[in-house]
Amino acid sequence: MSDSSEYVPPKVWKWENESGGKFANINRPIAGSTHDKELPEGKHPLQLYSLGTPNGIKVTILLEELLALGHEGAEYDAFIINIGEGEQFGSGFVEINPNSKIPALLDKSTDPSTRVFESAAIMLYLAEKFQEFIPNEASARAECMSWLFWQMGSAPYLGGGFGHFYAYAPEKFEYPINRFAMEVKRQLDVLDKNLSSRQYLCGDDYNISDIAVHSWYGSLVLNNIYESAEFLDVASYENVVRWAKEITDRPAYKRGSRVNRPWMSDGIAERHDSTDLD
Ligand SMILES: N[C@@H](CCC(=O)N[C@@H](CS)C(=O)NCC(=O)O)C(=O)O
Repeated sequence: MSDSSEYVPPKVWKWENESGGKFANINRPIAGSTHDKELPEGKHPLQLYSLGTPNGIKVTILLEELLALGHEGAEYDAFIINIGEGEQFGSGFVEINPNSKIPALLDKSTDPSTRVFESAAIMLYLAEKFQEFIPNEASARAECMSWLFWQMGSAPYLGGGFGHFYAYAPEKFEYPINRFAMEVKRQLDVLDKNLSSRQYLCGDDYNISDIAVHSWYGSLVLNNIYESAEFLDVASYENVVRWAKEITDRPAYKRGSRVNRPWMSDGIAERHDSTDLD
């Protein structure tokens, strides 16, 4: 890679060199499958193909919350998709997510089966299917959608921007780290101000927007991603820390956040039965 002070972009970008850094081996500028591979299927109505990243655990936490409320239809098989090995480019996975990113869900209880990709779409699909963790009243629902889509729009600045340049890039570049640290701190302040007068993001009730936002920003302030708690002074966002800890204490959070996480001491690679987490 050339020094940033010398780099002059060519007229037409070409895919020539690996950019370096973590995950460089899986980045490619084309879509579609790279190899034939059918997806395994388990016995439950819902088949989840995922990995325990912040985007992945949103879904397993919601499923465990639904099961905790007694919704048997939320029983699921969670298969692991190892994105570091390029399994997201297998033909079976690409059929249910043409965007080749985890998480992806197949609902076999419908005829034909329903595929859903994009974590917020999956959460919304499940919340509507079971009529839980989503308000019915129009303005409360709009508030929930606003925070849910706030997360989807904001987290790429945290993960793809700040996290990439602070934790994964092959060298520390001051310009992008400053640019994205500034934006992430602004986002934390947005959350902190909102949570100064509310227990949860939308008020008194915990809903899918809390699960989605917590998986990124809760993890950030609890220093579970990027080891940047000191650098970003996350302790100063006291309301976010209070909210994050409260959610982390929920039994369903504790269960769901262990799924598809073989690298954690109490994590499990796959989940096919509720006893897998007992
Ligand atoms: N907007 C997507 C983002 C999903 C995403 O970026 N997933 C990452 C893991 S957290 C992934 O599968 N990366 C594999 C790749 O980029 O090839 C969502 O929320 O579902």
